[in-house]
Amino acid sequence: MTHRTNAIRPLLARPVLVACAAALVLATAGCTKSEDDDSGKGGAASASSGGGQQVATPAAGGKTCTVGAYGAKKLDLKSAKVGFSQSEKEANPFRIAETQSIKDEAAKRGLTLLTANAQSQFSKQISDVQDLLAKGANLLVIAPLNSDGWEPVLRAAAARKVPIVTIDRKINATACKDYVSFIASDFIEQGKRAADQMIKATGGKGQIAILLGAAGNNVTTERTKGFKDRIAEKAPELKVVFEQTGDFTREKGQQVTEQLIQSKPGINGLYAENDEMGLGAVGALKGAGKKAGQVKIVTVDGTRNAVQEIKDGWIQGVIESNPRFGPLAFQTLDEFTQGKPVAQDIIIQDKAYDTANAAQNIGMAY
Ligand code: GZL
Repeated sequence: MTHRTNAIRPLLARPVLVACAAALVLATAGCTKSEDDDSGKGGAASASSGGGQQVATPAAGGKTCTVGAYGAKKLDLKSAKVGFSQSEKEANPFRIAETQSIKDEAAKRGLTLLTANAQSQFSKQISDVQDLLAKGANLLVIAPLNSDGWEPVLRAAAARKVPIVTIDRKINATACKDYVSFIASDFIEQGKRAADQMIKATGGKGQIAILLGAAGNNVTTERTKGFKDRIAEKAPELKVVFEQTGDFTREKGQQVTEQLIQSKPGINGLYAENDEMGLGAVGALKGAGKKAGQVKIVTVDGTRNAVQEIKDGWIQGVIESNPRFGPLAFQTLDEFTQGKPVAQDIIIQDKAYDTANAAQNIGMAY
């Protein structure tokens, strides 16, 4: 469960954009050029700006963290070396937009950024982070693939007093001890909003399928829980008769939907826990000779390809999962390295697309 916290700090309450916590570690690495470990290219991170307004929701009652509480020291952000560990291969627009947002903000602030991409392999993400530490990263920003299995990294980072900031998915560890900050969407809320769109599209009746996300992370668990709870609460005549993972990929989403169409021909709705699987489902339906809209599809992410399918009638609704963490993350670092208390969690705001606004708002999709 992603916790809503009060991001209001004594000195820095902000009405709209509230940045929360990240913490730096105080190693003594010098300032070097940005290196992109994964692509082998050197040179500065991209200077282009990512899209989307960074709006965060401070939540009541949240806890804060300080460099002192964490066991770190103040730091001039400009002299830091920031390591970013991306989890999945950048074939998925969500990951492309997420990485670009981090790179753009680092470039905008003239910071040194090291990046690595685990290509959707958890063991590689662990070794990627070890490499970033070995290269002297003062701060680690991690987009985790899985929620568990981070102990080796937590130990290695703690040994160097390198705090960890997680974005997007949560790791099962202790805030302001194992990591300082967690910045993400409210995934339960995403599931509820998807259910509302599914109820509207189906009239609250019929048989629906769920293409589950990859196993082992809070996003899949929470998007499923939010959706099912809402359906049970608002549309008891809408029955979930099929659920299977599509691993958050388009290929698997298409394969599973092809099986689904054979085994459950009476399906009138499909909830895909990310756009890539939803687009795979569209491919399967087209291949089976179905008509646009015959099966009502609702997905989560907010990619341009999915919003285009709303315009084309194949998808009825897309709930955004905002990947643009860069401005929030680095603004937080800036405040934190000055020694200010920051919140341990932040919820980033998500938009939503449907048949009424897709044509007008597709430019905001990523
Ligand atoms: C959500 C993120 C998910 C995206 C998928 O924040 O973890 O992982 O919804 C991606 O597209 O695979």
